[in-house]
Amino acid sequence: MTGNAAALATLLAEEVPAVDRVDFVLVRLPFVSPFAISTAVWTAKEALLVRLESGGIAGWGECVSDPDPYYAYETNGTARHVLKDFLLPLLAPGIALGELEKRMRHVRGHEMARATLENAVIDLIAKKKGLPLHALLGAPRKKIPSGISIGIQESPAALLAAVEEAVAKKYHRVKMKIQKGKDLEYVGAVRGMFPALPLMVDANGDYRLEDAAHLAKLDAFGLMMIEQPLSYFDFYEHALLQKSLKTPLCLDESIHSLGDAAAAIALGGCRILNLKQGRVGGLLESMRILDHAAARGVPVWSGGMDETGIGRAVNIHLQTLPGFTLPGDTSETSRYFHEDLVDPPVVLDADGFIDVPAGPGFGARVVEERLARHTLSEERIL
Ligand code: OSB
Ligand code: MG
Repeated sequence: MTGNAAALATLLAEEVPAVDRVDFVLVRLPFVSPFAISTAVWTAKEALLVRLESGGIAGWGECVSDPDPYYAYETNGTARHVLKDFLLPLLAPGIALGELEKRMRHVRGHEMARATLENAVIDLIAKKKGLPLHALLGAPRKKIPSGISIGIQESPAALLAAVEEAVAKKYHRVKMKIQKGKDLEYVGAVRGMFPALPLMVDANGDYRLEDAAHLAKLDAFGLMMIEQPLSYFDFYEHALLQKSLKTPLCLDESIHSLGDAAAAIALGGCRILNLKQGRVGGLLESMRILDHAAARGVPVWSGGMDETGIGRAVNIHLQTLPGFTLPGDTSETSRYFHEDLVDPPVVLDADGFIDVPAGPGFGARVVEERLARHTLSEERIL
């Protein structure tokens, strides 16, 4: 077996520990500056955390949903409901992780909620074994490349200032958000100043197939890819659009599972995948998608959901696995937050690489005073 298949089989056979306490913690961390995409502007990260306790050890899962349904249909509210009423009751001591995953699949959709529980259980398993997450996932420790996602800016000048800062930090690639009316001029400004920068754009579904001729003008800028130009619900029109573009298309919010990834690739709806573990139901499905894409020569990178240090660490561990071939949306903690929930913060080294946090499980330490300071509400489930 190559890729992640052997590690996945081992992981599926791991036993789910007996959980003696379950808590939901809803947190809110103000952003350093507002983050704007074509469909939303966020001024803070509001995230639902699940904490599972087993014999004095805590496993954490961070749900990647937002408070609103502007990126995905799931929200922190739906995730809380689905976790509490449908997913947590499926936990049973001694069942295999693969059995838990099978049981969770009885719930249709709600991949972000499913990933949250799976993340918490896997973190707990790793901590009980004293293993860092990457080791439990079967990969050796290594530094991962960095990438930054720059939100839609007020003016090309403001965008240039943000890109300049990212380049000075040695980010390995820059993604800029675009929308109708803030595209060609903005991309042109960045390209003019940084002709060789690995650069890509993300439209979060702002365009229609009728915009194909307009989008083809982006071909002139030598972009690595165009992410999610069309609807969050589509592969088919992306396949039609790809035929009229030189620049590769990448899908993000259209992909919720291995089945979606396989269909999108087979149809020609994308040539590159943005893999967000929280959007596809977790780490196990991510390993299958990595192998599927690698077997077809499709490049994969890890997206992000501006996670707190908990989810950010999970994304970093995941990127040590074979199959990630491009820098992802993994940036420094300080790019989003004045203060994070965990220590140490994510930082770039002098060459723009990111180290995997060293402790067991996701590796970083939750700082209780900071967690308390940023908690909106808490709910003990068990
Ligand atoms: O489309 O990739 C996206 C953040 C929230 C919702 C959607 C997206 C993003 C990002 C930021 O681009 C990625 C990150 O820095 O974590
Ligand atoms: Mg995206």
